[in-house]
Amino acid sequence: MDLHIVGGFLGSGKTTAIIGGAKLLMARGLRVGVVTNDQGRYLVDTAFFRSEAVPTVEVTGGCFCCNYSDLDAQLDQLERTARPDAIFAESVGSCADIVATVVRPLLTLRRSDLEAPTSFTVFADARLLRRRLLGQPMPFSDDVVYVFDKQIEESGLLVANKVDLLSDDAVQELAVLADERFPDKRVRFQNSLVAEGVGGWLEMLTSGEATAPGQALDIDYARYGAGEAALAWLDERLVFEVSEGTGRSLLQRFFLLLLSNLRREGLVIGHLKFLVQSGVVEAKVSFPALVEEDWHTTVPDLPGTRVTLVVNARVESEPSQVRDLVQEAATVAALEAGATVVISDVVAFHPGFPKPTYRMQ
Ligand SMILES: Nc1nc2c(ncn2[C@@H]2O[C@H](COP(=O)(O)OP(=O)(O)O)[C@@H](O)[C@H]2O)c(=O)[nH]1
Ligand SMILES: [Mg+2]
Repeated sequence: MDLHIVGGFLGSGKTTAIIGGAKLLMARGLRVGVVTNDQGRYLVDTAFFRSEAVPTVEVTGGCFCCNYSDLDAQLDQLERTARPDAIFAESVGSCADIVATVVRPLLTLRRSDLEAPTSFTVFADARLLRRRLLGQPMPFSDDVVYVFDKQIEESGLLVANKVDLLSDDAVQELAVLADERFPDKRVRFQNSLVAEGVGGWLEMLTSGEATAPGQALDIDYARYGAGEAALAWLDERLVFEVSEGTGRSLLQRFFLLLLSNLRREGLVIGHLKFLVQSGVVEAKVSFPALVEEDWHTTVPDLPGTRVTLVVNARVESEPSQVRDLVQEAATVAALEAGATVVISDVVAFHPGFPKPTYRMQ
């Protein structure tokens, strides 16, 4: 059995690539499982994988490294229940130092018939990576950028993802910069929205070209912890009662208001993820740090009179501020449409200081 560990910053495209990879493997008749991971408890990613019929277990309430025994137990459970030929484990996007705290402990301690991690990939949004390598200003504060940098530093295989959002010239320029800066890494330029992009990545994972570096990262936990603590997590559920046929426009208005509220307060998104449900319709709507302009099209038609949103918001901010801005946008959008909204299951917090169960050099 293969175990592919996938890390990289919030919104870089890990889930998208894993779904693509899982579908390709399943089309070949192989069984696939996924382990999701987050500091929160109601995970949009988990629901999304399950809606794509991929057996999924989760490690919640903290990163893999701080919940190593839970990761171990979830891997066991997945092996028992799904008998997968391959497992993808997606680590939470604010996590770094995965080689020392996850890969090496798995290599050393894992006792079942699970093989050692087959591969370790770090994803980065190609536009953010390009900005960073050109020395241009990043949207996040220095401590958050430190986490982004450390994730990249510890990669053996780095996927510069979303290259479809850069011009050909910009991709060429990024390739030259990456070659200069990371002569020892494999850097792959990928569009994970197309099968050939994900297919090429999968090829590297299964052919042994993406094994984890043998060496642990040199990392300052005080700065890493400060980077994580600068981010706010908000998980909650919104239920809108709407008139038939108005769900889609109400949600589009809600998203527009929320983005403008965040902009007004000068806040930077790590990743906003929403699981939208209405009747039989279920979809994920997602806003990474650099929001695409065509996001309106990702909101599906929503028949019915009850629209549920599971919110996973990760923003550089205070948790209560994100909570208030979501509430403001939801209330205004509902009021304008003559609808109502009920907010429940609210959890808002900063991630705790990273305290890995194991750290192996
Ligand atoms: N244009 C483009 N968008 C992508 C690509 N990969 C992922 N995305 C989008 O980026 C957003 C975040 O993706 P997701 O897989 O949830 O990121 P994660 O937080 O790293 O798991 C979603 O809106 C995806 O549709 C890509 O290669 N190109
Ligand atoms: Mg994800």
